[in-house]
This record gives sequence, C-alpha cells and structure tokens, in this order.
Amino acid sequence: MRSPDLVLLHPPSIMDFRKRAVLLGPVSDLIPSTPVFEMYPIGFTTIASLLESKGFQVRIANIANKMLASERFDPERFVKSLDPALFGIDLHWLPHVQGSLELAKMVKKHHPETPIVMGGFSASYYHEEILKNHAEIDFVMRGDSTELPMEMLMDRLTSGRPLDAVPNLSWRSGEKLNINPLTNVPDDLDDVEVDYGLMVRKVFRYMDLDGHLPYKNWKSNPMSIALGVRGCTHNCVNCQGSCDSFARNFGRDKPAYRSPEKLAEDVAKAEEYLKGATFVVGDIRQAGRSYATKFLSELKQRKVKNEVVLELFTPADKEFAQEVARSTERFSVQMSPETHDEAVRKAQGKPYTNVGVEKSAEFFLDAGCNRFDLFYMIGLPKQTADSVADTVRYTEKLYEKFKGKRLYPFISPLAPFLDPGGNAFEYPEKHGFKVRARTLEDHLKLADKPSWKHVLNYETSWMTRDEIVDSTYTAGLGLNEIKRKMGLITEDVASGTRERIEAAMSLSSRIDSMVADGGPTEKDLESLKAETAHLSESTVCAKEELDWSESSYVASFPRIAWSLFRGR
Ligand code: B12
Ligand code: SF4
Repeated sequence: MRSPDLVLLHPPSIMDFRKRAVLLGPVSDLIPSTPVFEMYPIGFTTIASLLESKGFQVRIANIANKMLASERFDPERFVKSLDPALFGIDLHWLPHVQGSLELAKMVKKHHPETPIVMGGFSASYYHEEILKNHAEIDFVMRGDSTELPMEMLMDRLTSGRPLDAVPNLSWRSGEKLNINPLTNVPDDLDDVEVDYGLMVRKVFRYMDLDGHLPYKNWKSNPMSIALGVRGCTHNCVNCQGSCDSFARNFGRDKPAYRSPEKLAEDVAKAEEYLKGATFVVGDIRQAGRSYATKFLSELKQRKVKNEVVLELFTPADKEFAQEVARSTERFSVQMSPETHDEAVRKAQGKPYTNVGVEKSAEFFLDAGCNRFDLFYMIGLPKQTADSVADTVRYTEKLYEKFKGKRLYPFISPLAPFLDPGGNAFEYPEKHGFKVRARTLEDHLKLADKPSWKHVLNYETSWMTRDEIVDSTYTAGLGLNEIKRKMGLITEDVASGTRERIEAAMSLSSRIDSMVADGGPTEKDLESLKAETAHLSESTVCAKEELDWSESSYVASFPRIAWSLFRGR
C-alpha cells in the first residue's frame, strides 16, 4: 500500500497520561471526550477531503483515542512505523499544549528529515513562540481555514518549490522566521466538505478504526457534526471564538457561513453513514432568520430521520420552535445561559433574561423537542461562590417548573484554561480576571501540575482558584441531590455520584497539602495514579446524561456496508 502523503496526528492533552497521576478534574464532563480530550478537530476531515480530491493521500491517526482504546498500543512504535512526506499535529485547544509538543518531539526523533506542521487556534495564536522555541516544529499553518493553504504546502513540498506564496504559513528558514500573510480567510464555507464516506473508506484503507474515531465513547453514543459557520457574531468575554477574537487573531471580520442548502445536505449525508445525532455548529439564526428558515425547509425536504441538535445563542420565539419541529423528525436544543444571575450573564457578554431562556425551553419542549439542555458555568466575571450556589437553587426551580418534561440543566467550571485571545485574556483587568499564564511556555508549566486547581490559568476578582474548585464540587453535590430528590436519578446513582465527588474533594485537598510541602514526590504520584484516573471522569454529572440517542454504531453497520458497496 502506498504511504500516505500527509499524516494528521491528534495527541492526548498529556502525552504520558497513562503513567502520570494528575487529577484532571471535571474539565470534560459536558463534552463527548474524556479528560484527555481525545476528540480531534473537525478540520482534520475537511483538510483530508480537499487534499484527497487533489490526489494526495491523507491518514488521520487519533493517537489519544488509540491510547485509550488499548493499553498495549505504543504511540512511539506507531509513529516510527509511519513514513509520510509531512506530519500534521493539531494544537487547536490549548489543553493539548503538553501532548502536542511531546508528540512533535517523538515524531522528530524517528523522522528527523520529515517536516512537521502544526495548526489550530492555539497554534495560530502562539505561532511565533512555537517556531522560536520548538525546533522540531517546522511550520505553523495559521487561521480558521487551512484547507487550501495545506494543499499549496503539500504541493510546494513535493515539488521543492519555495514557500513564500503559501498563505497563512509561518515557517523557519535557517534562523529566520517567515510569516506569510494571513490572507486565506474565505467569505463562505461552500468549498469545505466534511465527507463521512471518505472517513469510512479510510478506516478500511488503513485497517484502523480507533485511529479515526473522534472520541472513546463514540461507538455507544455516535455523533456527527455539521459545520455551518466559522466565526461568531457574539462576544462572550472568555471565548477565543468570539467576534473580536476572530478579527484579532484569525483575520476574520465577519463569520463565514455554509449555504443553507449545503448545510442541510451535510446533515442528510451524515445520516447515510450514521445512525445517531448530528450536531449543527453555531446558532442557525446567526446569519439571519431567513437563512434559518431556508435551512429548515431544505432539511424538511430531505426527510432526515437522525436527531438534529441545534444551538441557541439567544432566546427564541414560539414560531421558530414550531418551524424546527415541522422540519425535523427528531430534534434537541442546547443553550448556554451560563448563570441564573442576569448581571453576571451580561458581564459575560450575554445580555438576555431568564424569562427569555425559560420561554425558549417551553416553546421547544411543547413543540416536541427530545431534550433541551441548559449549560451553566463557574468562573464568570462578577460571579461569586454564593452566586454559583444560587444558580444551583435556581435549577431546582427549573426542574419543578418543567417537571415531566425533558429539560436538563448542567453546570461545569471554565477549565482548565481561560482562552488565550479572548477579550478576558487580552484585557483581564477590564473584565475582572487575573491571568496566571500568558505564554505557551507558561501554559506548558501549568500542564505539569498535579491537579486541575493548580492547572487553572486564571482567577477572577470574585473567585479564587480554591473557590472555583470548591464551588464546582459543591454545585455537583447540590445538583445530584436535587435530581435524587425529584426522582430523576436512582438512589444508587445518586450515592455513587456523591461518593465520587466527595472522594475528588478529599483527593484535591490532599494534593494541595503535598504541594504546600514542596511535593508531590514521584512516590506520591505513583500512589495517586489509580485514584486520579477514576476521579477525573463524570464527576459533576454522569456522562451518559448527555447522550443524545439510543443508537449505537452497531446500528450504523448496514449504512456503512451499503456506502462501501456503492463505493462512495
Ligand atoms: C464546535 C466546537 C467544539 C466541538 C468540537 C468540534 C470539533 N471536533 O472540532 C466540541 C463541542 C466537542 C468542543 C469541545 C471543546 N472545545 Co470547542 N469549540 C467549538 C466552536 C464552537 C467551533 C469550532 C469551529 O468552528 N471549528 C471549525 C474550524 C474553525 O476549526 P476546524 O475546522 O476544526 O480546524 C480548522 C483550523 O482550526 C485549522 N486546524 C485545526 N487543527 C489543525 C491541525 C493542523 C495540522 C492544521 C494544518 C490545521 C488545523 O485548520 C482546520 C481546517 O481549516 C469554537 C468556538 C468558535 N466560535 O470558534 C469552540 C472552541 C474552539 N472550543 C474551545 C474549547 C476550550 C473546547 C474544550 C477544551 C472545552 C472543554 N473544556 O470541554 C473542548 C475540547 C474537546 C476535545 N478536543 O476533546 C475553545 C478553544 C480555546 C483554546 N484555544 O483552547 C473555543 C475557541 C471556544 C470555547 N471557549 O468554547 N468544541
Ligand atoms: S461562547 Fe459566545 S462568543 Fe464563543 S462561540 Fe459561543 S456564542 Fe460565540
């Protein structure tokens, strides 16, 4: 079999997580990944689609997932066995700082002559520091749209032509750092393809299912993504994906949308391969109400049976809820009011009311929504520990108000990092944040700390790191108790969650004492290993509470087989 031209590698957040004891904490309780953040950027698939259409062969290898899937999998041996013309490693999410840089070293050790390109939001933000301080990385591909520049880079590398004309590329020539202009910022996403058929074929081409799976539990809770937008019209203060941040960091002064027809087609195509939920990224009303209506009518025509998960960035009216219901067979909605406190929410950049949130939930649930998820957060501007406790009390009222309906409130900390590039990170004093790490190197040092409290890169003027951690666990206990009282979870589940939270709290303070005494020592860490691994997952809630559908990937087998048979 021909060697791939490009291998895209996704690292775990911490390369040696299997050996190292770190209380990673409830940093991933509300997303599909485990705390090692094994999900790779959706952009891996869009880069692969474009390059494959131009005749290059691209392999995706989710190292994080392979390490989770099998204790016997040896990442170093695997990396050594590869032989592409170019390696790509993502540093999209900053929590991967340690994993991405360590993986780059491992690759370079075995392939000193093969260039490595890094990409993603964090790599874009820190491109100069990466190239100055990390000799193993040859290129950083900046920006939110790198498909075309990656094709140009591959083309130049394979033909030996100069790199000056490759947009968005930062690169070293000898000691010199070259920063090509960030000019590939397309106005729309109509040329960006997420091709699930290609992914299925790759699994078979490389006989590697785990290396292509987006996250560990995908087999029991499969999900696909439809990418409707790059950029955002909103300005949540802590977000690197905000409107201001996109302009400052990724050269984007307005969002790029996929046409409503193509987006609806993406949702329909995902269904050809997969029985499960499709998550549509971004509020479909961002591009205007007529865009949303067009998308929904296109979806209706396609008679999509899979569950469609939509996001609301602001409250919605009854008419919209009913339109969604008329256009889909099965749908869910997610909204992130962040807090019950309207003054805190406003400071966070979301100036809407609780009445608006509750009305939206009512409209969608009455229209037949499968579930309406509400996400609350700890670590916001103007938010105190008392305010977090009040949010928990508020969720009890919500549960009572929506009794018997499928409304699910969740709460989690802003962790482990305040996003570099977001308004709060860039202007911390203005927004009441104290940032403990500014450079990539600072974050690399934090990633080495033994518990998530010590990893946090921020505090606020209203909450210390201790308070953020305590409030998180206390809120977890509070929500658990509410759910138990209301009969939403069994006594067994409730006591299991309570025990886990209490054990995590106790372990967190034991680690604090070790740190205060100058530790923890290697021996301490060794003895903590089993506990830290057990107590970093499903702490503030059980992950299954977030599952969208009852499907498993076994249910998708006939579709996958049929798609292969058709050769698509
Ligand atoms: C959708 C989304 C998700 C989805 C993931 C979808 C996915 N698999 O990509 C979910 C909900 C699972 C998610 C989870 C998380 N997310 Co998120 N997410 C977003 C969101 C809303 C949109 C991202 C997007 O549009 N991607 C599309 C484009 C821009 O990226 P892409 O196609 O994947 O990649 C392109 C480029 O980035 C680049 N690229 C990326 N990687 C690489 C690698 C190489 C080698 C190259 C060459 C190029 C390259 O090229 C690609 C193609 O053009 C943004 C906010 C926003 N408005 O942008 C936050 C955002 C990216 N997420 C963020 C965070 C913090 C997280 C979490 C860590 C949160 C947490 N603690 O749980 C987790 C990490 C999950 C994991 N890895 O396991 C931060 C990132 C800040 C930072 N720099 O660290 C953002 C900016 C905002 C936020 N605060 O939520 N997220
Ligand atoms: S958190 Fe706010 S700014 Fe960031 S992507 Fe979501 S709505 Fe946009």
